[in-house]
Amino acid sequence: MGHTYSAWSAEQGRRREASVKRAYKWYSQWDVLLLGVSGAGKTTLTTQLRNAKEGGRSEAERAACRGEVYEHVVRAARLAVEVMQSNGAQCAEQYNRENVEIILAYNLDTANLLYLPAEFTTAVHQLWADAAFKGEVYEYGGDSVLMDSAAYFFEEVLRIGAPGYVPTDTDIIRVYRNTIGIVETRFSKDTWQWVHLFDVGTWVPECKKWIQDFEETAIIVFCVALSDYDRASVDGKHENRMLESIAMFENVVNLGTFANTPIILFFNKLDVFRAKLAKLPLQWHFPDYSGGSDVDAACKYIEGKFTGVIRVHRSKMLLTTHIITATDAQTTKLLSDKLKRTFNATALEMAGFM
Ligand SMILES: Nc1nc2c(ncn2[C@@H]2O[C@H](COP(=O)(O)OP(=O)(O)OP(=O)(O)O)[C@@H](O)[C@H]2O)c(=O)[nH]1
Ligand SMILES: [Mg+2]
Repeated sequence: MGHTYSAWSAEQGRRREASVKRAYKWYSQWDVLLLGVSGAGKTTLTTQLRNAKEGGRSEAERAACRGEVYEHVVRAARLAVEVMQSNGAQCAEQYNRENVEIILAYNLDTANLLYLPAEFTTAVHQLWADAAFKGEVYEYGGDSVLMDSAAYFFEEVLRIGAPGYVPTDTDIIRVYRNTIGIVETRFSKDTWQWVHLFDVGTWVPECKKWIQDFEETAIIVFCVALSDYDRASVDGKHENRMLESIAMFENVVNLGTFANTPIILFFNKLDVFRAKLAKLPLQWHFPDYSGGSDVDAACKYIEGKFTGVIRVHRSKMLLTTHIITATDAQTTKLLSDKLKRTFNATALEMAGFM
């Protein structure tokens, strides 16, 4: 009996110490940890929130991103053409066959980043109207994060190529740059001053080392790209990136460290998922799925795959799930409201009201 009592007491002491540490940290800093596999949308959510709370970049800052946008457009156009060719697809119109050659022959002139040549932008614009080309982008471009923004950039290519072009905040959000390491974002206004957002880029396999620095994390936002079901995994250990994402979630959610941390699970890239589900069946990659091309059924199935790996006790309040398109502006409001509500609920809980 005595042994049981002292073991229980030590455990209780450990918990009390953890909750005092957490409460102390709570009054000075609210850490939000953004996790997910590469390309899931963590930086997109961070940038959207930063733009909404702090205002977007200045004109000079946006102008400095022009080269990155050009590079993205040129790489995406070349990749789409190469994919089309390797699949043996042909454009219907003769002029589009010539446009293919123009795109393949064009190399970005990094010494002159003031505009894209009209010959190149017109070639992309005309090709984008060709069903064969469009089909390739949506059907076979799936294995590249670069291609998630391809439709947006091809749609906008004439504006982007024009002399005097300055990227908009939306253009910049659409460009993909792989985040290396952990990037912290702070805010300057109102209660958001206490929020420190940590965008965890390239996954560090020995997460046990750095994760200790985040023991008092207020909220975890875990991002999943719904469209990852047919994409190659980054670590090369899983059959596809969705399985890699499930494995990462399983690892994080069952870590004792975060047993009492609210988790917001975002199923992102609904727009890409919608466009590809009918053409690339989910059951090719997940044979036990039987809902066909019904987007709701497919989302429910994927959600079940994630919630099914939770082993530690986690009440409904601590895990919420949402299906989103991070590039849509209204998603920022959802994220912002969700963070605020979770902070408030946790504050009430810590004050003993819940
Ligand atoms: N179409 C579409 N594209 C999206 C969406 N969310 C993100 N993207 C694009 O997907 C690409 C990758 O998004 P990021 O936010 O950079 O992904 P990440 O999780 O930060 O990736 P890493 O830094 O590699 O870990 C970018 O080009 C985004 O613009 C979405 O909902 N729809
Ligand atoms: Mg990133």
